[in-house]
Amino acid sequence: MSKKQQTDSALHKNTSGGKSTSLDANAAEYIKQQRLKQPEAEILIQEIRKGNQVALSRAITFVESTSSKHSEIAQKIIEGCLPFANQSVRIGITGVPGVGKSTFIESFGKLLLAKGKKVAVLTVDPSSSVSGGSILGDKTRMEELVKEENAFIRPSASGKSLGGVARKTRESIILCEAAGFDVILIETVGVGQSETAVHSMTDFFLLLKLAGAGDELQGIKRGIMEMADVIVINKADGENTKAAQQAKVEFQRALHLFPSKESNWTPKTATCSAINNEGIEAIWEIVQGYIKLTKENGFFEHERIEQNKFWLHQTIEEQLKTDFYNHPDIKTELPKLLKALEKHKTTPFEAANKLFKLFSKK
Ligand SMILES: Nc1nc2c(ncn2[C@@H]2O[C@H](COP(=O)(O)OP(=O)(O)OP(=O)(O)O)[C@@H](O)[C@H]2O)c(=O)[nH]1
Ligand SMILES: [Mg+2]
Repeated sequence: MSKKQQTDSALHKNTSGGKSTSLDANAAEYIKQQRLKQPEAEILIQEIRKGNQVALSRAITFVESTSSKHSEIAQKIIEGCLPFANQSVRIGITGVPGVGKSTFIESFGKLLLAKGKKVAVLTVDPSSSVSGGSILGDKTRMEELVKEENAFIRPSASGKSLGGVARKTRESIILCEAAGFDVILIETVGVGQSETAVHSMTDFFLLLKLAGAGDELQGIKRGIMEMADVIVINKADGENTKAAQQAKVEFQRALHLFPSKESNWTPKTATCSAINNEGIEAIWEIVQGYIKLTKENGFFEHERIEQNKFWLHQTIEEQLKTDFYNHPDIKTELPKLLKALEKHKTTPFEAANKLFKLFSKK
């Protein structure tokens, strides 16, 4: 650097108190980072509010990032967006692989766009890896929706824990709502606990089924059927039409056996052909009927508050667990206690007690 430049910088410093070459390099870097950070969140909030999808995508990338620097920015963005959130209908869509979830969303989404809605599609799929998995497939299956200006499709965050993936999706809902999306569709694969997670972040739960998959009526998926606000038999076309109608009647009968819902809503059944765009409008009418009823009887608002409470507890539990297992004393003591357990020198409760004492010592 020339002498003249140095003088200029010094002068600049003296007059404005701004950046100077004489400042310690670390401090300068810190300031730069702060400056970069502040506007970044603010600019993104402004752009999201305008419905800018590039900004929305970028903000979701911050939400999904595991870096603590990014999380800080993400929290700022979420806080900034929160006052503009909540104005949407959140619909969870589930069903076994191949039932036609993506095809249904393409068809349903297009119908909503035709009605002047803005539609965001998010997914909760803890099994999806960074490399893609079902994500790429989904984007190609929703190839028309993806091109639409008023549609936004964002594949699942990747991550090992369902809790983590679900939290990110929940935060993305807030950002999508602030961007003006008024229907949020959340697809999840019919595996494990992901339906429960999606159920606890949506207003309406749609279960897609196929005719002839009768074994599911009796057993393992009972819990999911119980969560459903509508059961839709998809692929009601061609030779399958009659069987689909029959399945609809059977499901309707089965639904009567479940206890009535806190929402006062009687779960409905329907058939559709997602691929032929048949029966889709009737499903939107069912959703609207549900929204009307639950907004009138107060359940809609009540349930969103309950969901927020649930997620507060979930977040605390996740954080406590992470802190616990990352605690240096736990890291050294836990393996020793596990060994002691093998040799019957301690009990699970005694060992857990010891660990908790260590954890809460600090
Ligand atoms: N006949 C018929 N086929 C359909 C219908 N809907 C979807 N399909 C077909 O079923 C297959 C699976 O559809 P997807 O929409 O990919 O199903 P999905 O539930 O999203 O599947 P995963 O993402 O793998 O869980 C595709 O070959 C679709 O073309 C329908 O209404 N009728
Ligand atoms: Mg799919």
